[in-house]
Amino acid sequence: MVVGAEPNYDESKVPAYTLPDPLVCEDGTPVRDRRVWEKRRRPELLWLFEEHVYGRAPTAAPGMWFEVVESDGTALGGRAIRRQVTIWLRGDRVGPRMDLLMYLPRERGRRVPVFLGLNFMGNHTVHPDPGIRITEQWVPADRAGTVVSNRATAAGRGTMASRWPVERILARGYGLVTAYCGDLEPDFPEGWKLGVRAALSPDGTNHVFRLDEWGAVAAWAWGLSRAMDYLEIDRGVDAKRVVLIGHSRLGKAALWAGARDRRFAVVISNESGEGGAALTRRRFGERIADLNRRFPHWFCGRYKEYDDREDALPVDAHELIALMAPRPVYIGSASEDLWADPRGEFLAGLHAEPVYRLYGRTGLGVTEMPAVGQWVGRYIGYHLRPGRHELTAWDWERYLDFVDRHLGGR
Ligand code: GTR
Repeated sequence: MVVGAEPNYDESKVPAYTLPDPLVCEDGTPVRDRRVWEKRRRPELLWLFEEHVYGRAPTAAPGMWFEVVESDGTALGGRAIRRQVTIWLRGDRVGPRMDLLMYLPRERGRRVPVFLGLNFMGNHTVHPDPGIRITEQWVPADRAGTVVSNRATAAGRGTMASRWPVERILARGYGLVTAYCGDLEPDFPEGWKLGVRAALSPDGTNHVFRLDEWGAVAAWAWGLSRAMDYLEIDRGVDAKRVVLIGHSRLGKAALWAGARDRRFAVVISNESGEGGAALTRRRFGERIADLNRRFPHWFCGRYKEYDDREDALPVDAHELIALMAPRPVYIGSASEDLWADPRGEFLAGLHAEPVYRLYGRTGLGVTEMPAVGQWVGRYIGYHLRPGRHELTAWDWERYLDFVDRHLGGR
């Protein structure tokens, strides 16, 4: 592929390809049962994804300090508990921090299941609620002009609310927990200097990159696990029922977090595309070379060796999905979001199915991709929403129903 070449959107031009087999170890040993999968193949796949795609992140924080900055039982007109919790990620109170925004339904004496997802522009963009604290981190400029010199302002309140139907989530009996991805790493090539990668590295901003160095996606995923560390001690949350959700680049992060950290009960990828749920070997829409060119900071150094060499990558997206097994996972696509390759996302779910079968579980339960506006799936959910690249109320309804089926809802 010539760098910057036109993406392929023609199904007839998808080349023939052979996917790596999730049920064959690198030394050729077949995986016939859960034991071999869990003891050998699963760790091996995690290692391959670290080494070649996302890079190697620390397993834990060097120290953590949870500061409950606010807990208000009368938020949203008395319907919700709003909590804002700062997680100091180095144990001191000067180092990197992640600010959690939580809304929990007001239900006495019951721990609630929650959705956990990172947001793109700051917690205050998720809902117009004036009580939400505004991030002081670097934020990207927005079209509405609410960001001044990469600083968020109050004008940004609620600007991303369509992606976060808070009232609807609460009405269905779930809480919502979110944090700004830029608390972990602001999303630009030099952003690592302002995030956890520099702060947790012994040589700080003089850092020398290794080929398996964690990228921004891994830093975001790591932060999701730190949020989980806090949720395990929050008295309002049922930590056994935490559902990860992420849209697009943050869907890639949700998948990687869910693969690494089995405390997450359900994982939802909304249009995560290349480097997420889409099979890379199809070379449909966005490709590895596009990611590496436009977002050189997202993946590890070695990932750059796979520009236009998709077949050489030792893993593919179906194996990322398989790493969720036996937990429920949902892949949402949108019909006009060809850049993210909806069919490639469906096929990743389909080819993850053999691993679910080791646990006696049905994945998608179908072999044909559903029509636009339809959804399928048992332990692997999939839908093709009509429309563009977005996270919408329609997507949320599918996710809420799927999670109800698996986690029992109220
Ligand atoms: C695009 C990128 C995609 C996806 C998307 C997003 O520009 O090519 O991989 O991550 O951004 O995050 O909205």
